[in-house]
Amino acid sequence: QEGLLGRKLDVEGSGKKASNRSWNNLYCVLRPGQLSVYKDAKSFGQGLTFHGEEPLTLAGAIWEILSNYKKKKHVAKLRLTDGSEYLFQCKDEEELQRWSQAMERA
Ligand code: I3P
Repeated sequence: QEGLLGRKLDVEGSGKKASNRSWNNLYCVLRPGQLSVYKDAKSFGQGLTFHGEEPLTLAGAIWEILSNYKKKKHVAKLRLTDGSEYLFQCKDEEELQRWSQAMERA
C-alpha cells in the first residue's frame, strides 16, 4: 500500500506536544511492520525519505480512525510504542478504509 497522505506529528516520542505541528503532504509507503514517508513518488524511486526520516516501526502500534476530529475529515491517529502520535489525513473515506485495512495487516 502506498500513496499521498497528509501527515502531522502531534506528540513526540518523549510524550511532549510536538513543536512543529504543521501538516505535510507525503508519499507514504507501507511495508510489513514499517511505514516510510517520502516527499513524493520521485523521492521514493530514489530511496530518499522525507528529511531523512527512519521508517516508523508498526509493531505494537495502534491505528485509530478519528471520527470526531472536527478540523479535518478522514483523519486517523497512529500511536507508536515509543509514545509518539501522528495524524494522517486521507483524501476520502474510501482511502481511509483502504489505509486502515492495510495498517491492520501490517
Ligand atoms: C499548525 C497548523 C496545523 C494545525 C496546528 C497548528 O500551525 O496550522 O494545520 O493543525 O494546530 O499549530 P503551524 O503551521 O504554524 O505549525 P490542525 O490543522 O490539525 O488544526 P494544533 O496546534 O492545534 O495542532
